[in-house]
Amino acid sequence: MAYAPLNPMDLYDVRSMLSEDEQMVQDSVARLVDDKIIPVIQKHFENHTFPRDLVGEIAALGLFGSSIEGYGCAGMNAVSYGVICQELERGDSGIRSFVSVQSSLCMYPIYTYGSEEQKQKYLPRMATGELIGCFGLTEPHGGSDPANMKTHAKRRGTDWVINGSKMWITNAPIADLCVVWAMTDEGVRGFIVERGTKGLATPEIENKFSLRASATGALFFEDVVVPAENMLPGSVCGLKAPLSCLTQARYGISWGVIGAAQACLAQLIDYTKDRVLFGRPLAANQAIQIRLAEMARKITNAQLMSLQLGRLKDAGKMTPSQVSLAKWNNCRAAIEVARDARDMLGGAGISAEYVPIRHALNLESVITYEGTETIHQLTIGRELTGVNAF
Ligand code: TGC
Ligand code: FAD
Repeated sequence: MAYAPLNPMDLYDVRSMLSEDEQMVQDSVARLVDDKIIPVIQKHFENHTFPRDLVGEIAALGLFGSSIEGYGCAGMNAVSYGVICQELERGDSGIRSFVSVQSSLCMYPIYTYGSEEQKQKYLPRMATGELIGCFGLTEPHGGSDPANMKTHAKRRGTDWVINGSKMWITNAPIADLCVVWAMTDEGVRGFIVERGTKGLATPEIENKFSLRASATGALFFEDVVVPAENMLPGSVCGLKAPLSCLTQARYGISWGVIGAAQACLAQLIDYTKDRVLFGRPLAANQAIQIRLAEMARKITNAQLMSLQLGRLKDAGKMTPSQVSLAKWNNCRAAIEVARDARDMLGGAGISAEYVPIRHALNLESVITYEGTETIHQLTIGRELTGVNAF
């Protein structure tokens, strides 16, 4: 019996395990990526600019706050959010980052910990992309240990006064509002700080070699007065609230990086078939085929892990440790694929004509943010042993 050829990007036909709705979401985002993002992204990466004119197109597909029910959001399931991230990151990690931050790190905390007034005020306008958000947790003295937070909010009458700084904040330079975490006398709490509030500065971090199509900045708070109604009332004193947002974003990243790896492998397969060295196509060498097979193995593992994670999430059973395992495994897999693809392109691998160098550079950020690889390894170690080694 002859078997139909497999899709090199999906050797286990993971797509067939998606529902019809999930496949439709994947197809519509894939079209956006192919038609609108891929043609312009390299220029934005080179120029270190965020493609702001894409925001409306992303919003039109319902990709902001896609998992939220109501408030103008699409109310899709977790697996759909996953395929959205995968397709966007096939284009560029910076675009997936933009959507992750808007959805998982800004709309999610407002939806989960915000008052009804806050939800009504911000979520519908964030869903349309009219308002852009950022999430300020990391501080300059050490992002892995957010419990050691120096930024503080003190009560003054019914207001809060925030002082401190945040570092490495995606979207900070372009955000209309910041979801900021600050230490209070009762513990860490979340606040919504709007652009234009006196004492808030959001300078861009220039000269990045990674995520150059994403706007990254710092947040400085100098006696920033925030009215009581801008405190997230459900963010009950502690790190649980911000860490729960990270769980949402890390879940999406586990899917997203698969797209970056697929983009590298797809281009590499074509290249190794076309390039002739020592009288035969590069693809005819065993060493090359083994390296391509390794890439397909890593991608397939990552796909299966994220899909199962998504099904657990949709069933309400996903745990933070499971997310750590997928974030660690899939980022490691993707960065290895991108670096190896860069190498197999030879000198062309450093050219902007090919995608692996851009994905590899981006993935240096992705493997670091949302918990470094070490943080996720130690989370699994703690899960296995019950011993906290942080
Ligand atoms: P601990 O203080 O013991 O725990 C506090 C409470 O939080 C609970 N918890 C979680 N809940 C939900 N999701 C998680 N991932 C959670 N992790 C912990 C925990 O159960 C506890 O609850 P309770 O009821 O007992 O109070 O904190 P920990 O020891 O668990 O955490 C330590 C550690 C190192 C894992 C944590 O601090 C950590 O994750 N550090 C890394 C920080 C990080 O990832 N920062 C990311 C900043 S945002 C970002 O990078 C955005 S990039 C976006 C983009 O562009 O895409
Ligand atoms: P550190 O915490 O100083 O870590 C330095 C090194 O020490 C790492 O290798 C780490 O793994 C290791 N390490 C730490 N603890 C241990 C330990 N116990 N044992 C062994 N090794 C350890 N943050 C936000 O809040 N919002 C954002 O939107 C955001 N966007 C980002 C965008 C980009 C492009 C980047 C690069 C970062 C972003 N971050 C954001 C910050 C990111 O979350 C942090 O960079 C990350 O959490 C690591 O913190 P750090 O950079 O301070 O490194």
